[in-house]
Amino acid sequence: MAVLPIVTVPDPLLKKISKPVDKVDDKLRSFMDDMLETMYAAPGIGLAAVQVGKLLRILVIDIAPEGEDPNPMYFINPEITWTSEEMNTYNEGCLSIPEQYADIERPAECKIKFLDYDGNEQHIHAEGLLATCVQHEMDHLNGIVFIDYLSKIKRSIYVRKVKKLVKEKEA
Ligand code: GNR
Ligand code: NI
Repeated sequence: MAVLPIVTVPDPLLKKISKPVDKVDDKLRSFMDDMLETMYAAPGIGLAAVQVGKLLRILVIDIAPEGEDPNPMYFINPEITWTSEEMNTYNEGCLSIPEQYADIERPAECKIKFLDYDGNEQHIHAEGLLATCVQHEMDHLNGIVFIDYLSKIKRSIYVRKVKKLVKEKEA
């Protein structure tokens, strides 16, 4: 297992559409293990493959509260098949936009179809933080980050702050 470097804004990779996975094999599982380790190390509650530089439609999520047993979830080629009319606002963060947060409104519940760690098709009904997190991660697969929902001016402020932060960490 390995902790991989995380891509941050304004890296153009984060704007790209990720490609479907065609085979769930041991090589892919090993990469997903690295994604999970990277997410835990960050720490974060979700990670899309593009955030570690691979344009593949893969997400890992663990929303288990701190101090409780881990509950890693793997989503390969996920598709949102239904979203609720009811909306929910959550103060979102993103490992690709470190230390910045904004209130983002999304459907409160959604249904997701995906392949699991073993390549078997699964369907789940997500609500609460899981629904928010899945939708945030799905956006990454389509080249979208949460600051894209903000005004151009706010977005540019966030990007400037992240650039400064990354520069300070390099020094
Ligand atoms: O760690 C993360 N926390 C979070 C909080 C609210 C809504 C979404 C998220 S996902 C984020 C990790 C990340 O950047 N995933 O892409
Ligand atoms: Ni993110």
